[in-house]
This record gives sequence, C-alpha cells and structure tokens, in this order.
Amino acid sequence: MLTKEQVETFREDGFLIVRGLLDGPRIDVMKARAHTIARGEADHVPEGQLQVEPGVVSGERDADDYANSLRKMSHVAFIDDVFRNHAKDVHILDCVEALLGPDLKLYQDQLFMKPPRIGSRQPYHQDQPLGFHVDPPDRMVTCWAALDEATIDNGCMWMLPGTHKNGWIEKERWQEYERLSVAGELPVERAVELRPGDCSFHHGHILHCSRPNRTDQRRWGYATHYVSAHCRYIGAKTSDALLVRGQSIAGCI
Ligand SMILES: O=C(O)CCC(=O)C(=O)O
Repeated sequence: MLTKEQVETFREDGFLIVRGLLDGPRIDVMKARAHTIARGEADHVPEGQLQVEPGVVSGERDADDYANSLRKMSHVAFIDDVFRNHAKDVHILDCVEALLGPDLKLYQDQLFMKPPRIGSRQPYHQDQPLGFHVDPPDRMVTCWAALDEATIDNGCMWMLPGTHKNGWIEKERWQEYERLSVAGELPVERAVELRPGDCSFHHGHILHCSRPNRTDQRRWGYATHYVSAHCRYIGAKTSDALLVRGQSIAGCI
C-alpha cells in the first residue's frame, strides 16, 4: 500500500513514482514474452493489436527488423497470461487500490515500445477522453511499468503536475502545451525517468507526453489502465473490462 504522503503527492501532482516495485526476474519474463509477440511468433496475438511507428509506415524511417519498427501493442493482457498476471500483480494493485478504492477493473493495456532512433513523440494528451468511457470520469489510474530504463534521451514520459485538477481540457489547449514543449518553453513539465522495475502512476486527466527516442537504447514501458468497478460504463460497445481485484458491482462496468 502507499503511504499517506504518497497518496497526497498523487492527489496534488496527478502522478507518483514508486521505485523498485517489480523485481528483475519478473521483468525478464515480460520482456521475453513481448519479444516473442514482436517477432510475430505468438499465434494468439493478432497483428491488428500491433502498431508500427508512423515514420516506418510512411516510408520516411527505416527499422532494422519488424520488432524494432513497432510503436505499441494493445490489449494483450486480455489474451496473454504473462501480461494478464502483470495486470493482476498484487504490488501494483495495492497501489491502485490506495488511489481508487478496493474494487478494480482493467480497462485497457498498452506496451509502449519507443524503438531506438525511430521511436516518435507522443504529443501532450489526457488519457481519459481518449476512449475511456466511464462515469465518473476521474476514477481512472494508469500504472506505467518500466521494462527498460526510461530516460530523457530515450523518450521517457513528461507530466504537467496539477493539470488533472482541471477535468477535461480542450484539445486546443493540449496542442498549445505541445507547441510550447517542443519549443522548449514549458518549464513546469517534469520528466519521469525510471529504471526497470520502477512504476509511475498517473491520473486519467493529467496532461502528459513522451519525447522521441534519440538513442540506440530501446524504451519499453507497459501501461495498465485501471478504473474503479463502481463506475458506470457509458461506451457504445459492450465493455470487456476485466475484474482484477474485489468485486463487480451490479449496473456498473
Ligand atoms: O509511453 C509512452 O510513450 C506514452 C505513454 C502514455 O501516454 C500513457 O501511458 O498514458
């Protein structure tokens, strides 16, 4: 569980770093499975769940192999036991429970792969308005687990502390923050540099981005997006959110 001070930091800043939450052997198992999937050797993961870097798709950038052309894998915890076990990890869920309460569902997961040299920028955005159809909207937390070292040079995430307190922010303002950040004129943005096994937790409304990978080092980070099981689901399709702790609530997601 988190300390009172850690919960307070999350409430104030909209994000929190927890060092050394996951051990090395565990990270190695996840990396091995991710490699198998990225090499196209896992029949249970359809290619549609893998996204290639836009620069490679457009022909402007070259990758040395298919695995190193990938930008991300999505929704793998719903079909792969290694990633599902991670999503149900007791240490992660203890932290999320301290932030969202005892009944928790996994809504979505994404392995952000930021390959060497060609890994592109992820512009400033809030997660929650981008496809998380829950009410109330603020009962959502992402755990971003570092599988590799994430540094300023290889494209770690950056956060704008406190922006989660504004709820939904107009997309024009996302773009304005993005413009300032690219111009180097946003002194309040904070880098989230992590070592393998460290995790950061962020609120669904915090503005955040990640920069391009300018190094020869890959930067894999696995994001699991959790919601409180007490939220109502307001999406058009049926929700496949996965109960990971506590109980489902009648009439809720
Ligand atoms: O890892 C990245 O590059 C972006 C991650 C992100 O936007 C998220 O986890 O919400």
